[in-house]
Order: sequence, then structure tokens, then C-alpha cells
Amino acid sequence: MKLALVLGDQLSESLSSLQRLNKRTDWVVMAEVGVEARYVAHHQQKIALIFSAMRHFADSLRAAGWRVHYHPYNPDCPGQGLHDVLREFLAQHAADEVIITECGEYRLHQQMQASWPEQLGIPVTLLPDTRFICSKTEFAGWAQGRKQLRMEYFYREMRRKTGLLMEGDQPVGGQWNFDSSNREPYRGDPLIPIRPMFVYDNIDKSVLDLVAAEFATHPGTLTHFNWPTTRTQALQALDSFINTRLCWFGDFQDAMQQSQHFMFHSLISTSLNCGLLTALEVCQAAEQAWRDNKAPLNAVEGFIRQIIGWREYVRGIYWLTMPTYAELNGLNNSRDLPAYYWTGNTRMACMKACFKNTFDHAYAHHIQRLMITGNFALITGITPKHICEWYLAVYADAYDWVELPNTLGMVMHADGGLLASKPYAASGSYIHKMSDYCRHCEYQVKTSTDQNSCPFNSLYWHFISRHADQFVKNPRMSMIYRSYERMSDDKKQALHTRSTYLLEHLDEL
Ligand code: FAD
Ligand code: DLZ
Ligand code: SF4
Repeated sequence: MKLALVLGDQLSESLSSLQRLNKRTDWVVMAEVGVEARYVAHHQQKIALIFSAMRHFADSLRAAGWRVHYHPYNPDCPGQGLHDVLREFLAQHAADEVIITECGEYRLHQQMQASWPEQLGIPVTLLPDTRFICSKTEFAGWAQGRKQLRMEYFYREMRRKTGLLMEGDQPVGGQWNFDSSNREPYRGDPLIPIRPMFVYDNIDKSVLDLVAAEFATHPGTLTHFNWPTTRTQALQALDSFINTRLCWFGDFQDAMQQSQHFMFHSLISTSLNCGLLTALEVCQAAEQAWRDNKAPLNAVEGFIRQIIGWREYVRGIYWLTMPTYAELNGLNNSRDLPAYYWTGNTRMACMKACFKNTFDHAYAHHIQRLMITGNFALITGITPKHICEWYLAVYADAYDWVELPNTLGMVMHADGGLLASKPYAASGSYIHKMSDYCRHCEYQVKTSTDQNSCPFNSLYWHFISRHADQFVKNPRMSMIYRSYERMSDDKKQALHTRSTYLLEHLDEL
């Protein structure tokens, strides 16, 4: 008899481990365990989502005729690791092989490879995760011999491989990338359609009670929990996005609003990452919307690029570079994460709005993550490990393979530019242009050196000036350095005085 361990982010019927099993003779094991639920302080909604989706998935496997051993969370169990549950199961059932689809995190992958066969006393076979469009080997082959691993070129390969938005070997519309049309601020028109609200069933309710009782000290609240916990709900979420928001996704992809937490974003990352949706089906649905004239090409291309481009690319980078990647600190940062990343208490309206969204919904959209909370961590020089841990904890879609390259590489530029050709540092004027936050803020976005001036402004120039050695020769930064050089010494001194003050009082902003 064989058994397959199915993890909390492997909730797909197409899973490679399930394909190796015989429904009638083999077993599927699934387990809610303390080690996975506590290795970072996951947001309460993330734990609720995973436990509930796992329970629903186990039920759907049983309904399809599988034999499933499900271990619900039990704080009193002496062993709280996945291997403890497997060992206990193997004591009752004689199995000759454990089969697992490779997991998404280096930490667990190493344990499965290095110590589980001995701990369990039977072979452990790890199979590739075929839910991704690009395998680890294929990515390594693409990366080999390249000086720069630019997402754009990888993305074109994925377009060719999938045939998405292609006419023969050429991109539809004559262009691979329509990003230049995707930078509009939002001024209230068109109205943002509401997302579907899901009714909790008994499984959701009992999991929400469990999380409230056992994980109350974890960040965030459960009040607004509305993540799909079944494939049916995930398909509804996808359908609602494709039919009501995709058409505006491109134009307003980078826009932010004080009172609009989701804008025109899809909200499908949680479902993609835990396995309720596959990348290919999502992209095919978007492509079909374009073919049916329901959404313009800039929106559909932009959306598909996020998935077969960025999502696959960051996964490739992760597995190509781990474990050294997690240790990188290319800008030698050493500052602690200010307490408001955990409490949300800050006077900076943009940061406060993103924290609120994060704690209320375990969500923030890409530009909030990159250009607000991420940008602030970059320009203030937060230690990469601290900010990486924060992003892994607070978002319902966060798993190491996708969070780490986004944070350490894209946001913190700690990988020396492997992932991004220049740091995404920005002053308050970018935030002012792309949002209405500054209207709600007690800081003044138009000034840099006064007592009440926007912290992002002088901190941005502090970043530019303190990292001149690294970036002055970067062609994409030359204009910025020329502007800095043109400033009077008095202005530079005033910026330095203001930013030094802010850095010394970082916790009080
Ligand atoms: P949409 O904006 O509607 O985009 C559609 C889909 O594209 C997403 O669902 C996602 O699957 C994919 N996507 C978009 N951008 C990226 C990207 N940069 N990397 C990978 N996939 C992308 N995404 C995660 O799924 N998990 C994470 O842990 C995560 N951590 C991040 C940390 C930081 C610092 C930053 C800047 C970005 C991070 N992202 C992460 C990427 C992105 O912010 C989220 O995928 C997106 O906000 C999810 O919301 P959505 O489903 O509404 O996405
Ligand atoms: C994130 C998570 C949580 C909170 N809990 C569980 C769990 O109890 N059981 C489980 O199998 N998986 C869980 N997960 C997802 C795992 O942490 C994830 O599979 C690894 O991080 C690899 O991506
Ligand atoms: Fe953020 Fe500065 Fe605008 Fe305030 S003024 S919302 S701190 S960018």
C-alpha cells in the first residue's frame, strides 16, 4: 500500500501524487499541524482559509471514492509536525512508500528529502509539482548562461509555450507587453464592482471558531473572512473577476484608494496558491474574455503576464537560488521593523490604509505591497529577514516560494538586482499621483524638509544618497542622480537633517 501526503497548498485533484495512487488500495493523508500553523505568526484568516479548504478538499476526495485519513488540529498532540502524523498513521497501516508532490518551501522540502525516509522507515518519493507551467528544470535551463534573468524574456517563452495570446509565433496585437497603458490613477469612475460574498457552511464556521480559540494572538482579525474555501467558490470568484473587473484591470492596476481595498484586482492568488484554481485555466478564461470582446487587450495581457510571467518567474528564481537567496542582504540593511507593521498605528495615511487592509482582509494589492509598505522598508533600510517574515505572515496568499523573491528581490533589492534592474524606491509624489491617501494625511506631501513634511520625501533622497556607490552607474537611475547632484548643498543638508531625524524616530511616525 502507498500513501500520499497532501499539503495545505496542494488542494488540486490533478496533483501529481494523487495520479500515482490507486483509489481503492492506497491512502491519502492530510494533517492540520502546529508546526505549519506556527512557524511564522500567520494571519488568522490564512490559517482559517487553509484549514477550511483542506477539510473541504478531504470531503471532496472522499466523495470521489478516495480513502482519506484526516488529522484535524489538536493542540494536545505531543507531535505537531507533518512527519509525526505520518509516523502515527504508519504505526496502524503497513505502507511501503510515501508519495508527496514537491512542496513550495525549501525548509520543508529539505526535511522531506533529508530526514523523513529515516524517520518514517520507508522510502519517500517526491514528485514534480506539475501545476506550474514551467518546471524547476526548465527554468534552470532557461537561466543557464544568461547574464541577466529578466522576467520579460522568460514571459515571452511562457507565451510561446502556452500559446496564450499568440498568433502563430507572434504576440496578438503586435506587442508582447502593454504595461505602458496600465498606469492610470483612479478618480471614482467607473464604479468598482463588488466582489462575491461567500456564505459560511458548517466547516467554515467550525474552523473560524477553532482559529479564534487557538490562534487569537496571531495578526489580523477574522471578522471580514471571505476567501473561497472550495473549488466551486474559487470558480465563482474567478468568474466574477472575468465578467466585472478584468476589463478595467489594466488601466487601474497601479491605482490605490483610501476606501477601496480591492480595486479591480482579481483576488485569486489565495485560490491559485492553495490549489483551488490552476494558472492555465485562469489565463485561458481571461484570454477567452478578450476573444469574446469582453475585455481589452491591455487588461488581458497585463493580467496573464502576472501569472505566466511573474508568478512562474519568481518560483523559478526561488528554486534556482535557495537556500542562499534567503540570506542575501545586498544593501547591508540592519534596521528593525517599526512596531506599526504589526499594530497598524501610524500617522502616515498611506501606510495606515495598507495596514488596515492587511489586518482586516489578509490582503493588499501588488502596488500597496510594493510601493507603500515595501517602499518604506526599502528606503528606511529594514533588515530583509524582518520584512520578509512580515510579508510571509500577514497575507493569506503568502508562501515562501512566492513571497521571498517578491520581498527580498523586488522590494528590498537585497539580491543585487537579480530580479529587478533597479530598486522600486519612490518619494511621496508617486503615492500622491497614484492614490488619494495624501488627502487624508496629516503630513504634507508637497514638502520634504519641514517639520510636517511627508516622511517618504526626505527618506527617498536619503536612500538615493546613501546607496550612490551601488546605483550611480545604473543607467536606469542616472536621471535621479543628476537631479540629486543639481540640488544646492543647503537643500541636501536640509534633506539629510530631516531624514536623519525621521530615522531616529522611526517608531513614532
Ligand atoms: P492580481 O493583481 O489580480 O494579479 C493576478 C495574479 O497574478 C495574482 O493572483 C498572482 O497569482 C499573480 N501575480 C501578480 N503579481 C505577482 C508577483 N509579483 N509574483 C507572483 N505572482 C503575481 N503574491 C502571492 O501570491 N503570494 C505572496 O506571498 C506574495 N508576496 C508578495 C510580497 C511583496 C512584497 C510583493 C510586492 C508582492 C507579493 N505578491 C505575492 C505578488 C502580488 O502582490 C500578489 O500576487 C497579488 O497582490 C495578489 O492579489 P490578486 O490575486 O488580487 O492579484
Ligand atoms: C500554511 C499552512 C498552514 C498554516 N497549515 C498547514 C497545515 O496545518 N497542514 C499542511 O499540510 N499545510 C499547512 N500549510 C501549508 C504549508 O505550510 C505549505 O505546504 C508549506 O509551507 C510548503 O509550501
Ligand atoms: Fe503617505 Fe506622505 Fe502621502 Fe502621507 S503625505 S499619505 S505619508 S505619501
